[in-house]
Amino acid sequence: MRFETRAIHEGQKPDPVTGSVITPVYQTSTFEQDAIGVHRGYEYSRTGNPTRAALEEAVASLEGGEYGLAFASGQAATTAVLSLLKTGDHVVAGDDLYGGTWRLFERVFKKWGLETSYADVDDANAFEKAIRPNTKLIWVESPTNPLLKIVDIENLSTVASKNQLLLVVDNTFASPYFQRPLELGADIVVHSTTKYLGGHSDIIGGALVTSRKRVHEVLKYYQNAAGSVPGPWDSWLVLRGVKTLAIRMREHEKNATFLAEFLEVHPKVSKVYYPGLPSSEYHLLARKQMSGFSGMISIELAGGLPGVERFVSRLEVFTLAESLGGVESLVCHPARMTHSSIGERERRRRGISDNLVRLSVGIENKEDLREDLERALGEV
Ligand code: P1T
Repeated sequence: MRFETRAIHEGQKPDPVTGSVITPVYQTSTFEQDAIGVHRGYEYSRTGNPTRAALEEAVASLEGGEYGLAFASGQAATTAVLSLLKTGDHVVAGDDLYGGTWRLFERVFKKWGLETSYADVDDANAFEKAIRPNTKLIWVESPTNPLLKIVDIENLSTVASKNQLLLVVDNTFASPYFQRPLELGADIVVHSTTKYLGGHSDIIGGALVTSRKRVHEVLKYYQNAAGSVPGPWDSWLVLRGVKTLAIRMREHEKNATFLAEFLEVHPKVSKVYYPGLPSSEYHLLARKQMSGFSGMISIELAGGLPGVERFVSRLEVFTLAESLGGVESLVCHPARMTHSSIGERERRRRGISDNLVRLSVGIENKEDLREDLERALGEV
């Protein structure tokens, strides 16, 4: 079956007990056992819950993977991946990534003896050069947060397999509708389901998908042992979001393309980062490994920080907030919001300037969005 059909039906057969067409919210912490150690597939909701299981199956199917696991947040999913490693291991991560992921590597796992170095995602050889004898894993986002760089996943998978490393791709910005990293050779896909998969900015969640049985077993063991699972109600909300993923992503992309073209020629905008623009240095690679360019745009404004402050304060349809991927448009200032945990010097080195503004383009009417940006840019 094709993507749109699987999004609605995979893992979501009518409830076998009542015939309920929609997977019920199994709001229970525990399950009756018929005799000691004899149960009907579920025993305790940290270990497994039917609503969460439906979500896990659906997300795995959309990513083209064998196994899915849902977590309480994207960060919890990331932590689960890092639980595959041990003290003294080394990770090579792409140098443009969510500030919270950087914070996890640097402020949490470093003190447990996990080393991370950062490779320039624009340099095809940088990852290979960064590999050490103790390297176990390569971690990238594509498109990256916040500069929307595209990383050649197929290329990296060759580097990873040659060196017997796991390649982990955070696919949050693309969603499986536009990109399926496992098909390009990645070993594990990470999602913040808070974003496009949930799609309505009403939950925090995460997911992992892999086709590697042994890796899945270790991750599943960790999921139960550590317990960072989403509740049934949040799982259900993501599951409902997933059903409309395809049509939402098409609209996000349509609106983003329209706005990127408008912004590209606006005199108050000095740079537009959007891989869908033919002028983007990432356009050809994006065309090769993605089937669309998603709904995230970053821009640099001509007016410096005061200009940025005036811009965000004048917007009426775009809401100033962290996060992305919901139906409503959001605007964010990475330097002081999502990426503030990365120190100023390191931020500058990575190209995250104080002029940088990130837009999560929603699915409102595109003319209302353009007028909103035009009005606010007039104040920069
Ligand atoms: O917020 P959480 O569900 O824990 O997901 C973390 C996360 C993981 N990966 C990527 C690529 C992300 O962008 C995020 C969260 N990002 C934001 C909140 C943001 O505004 O960028």
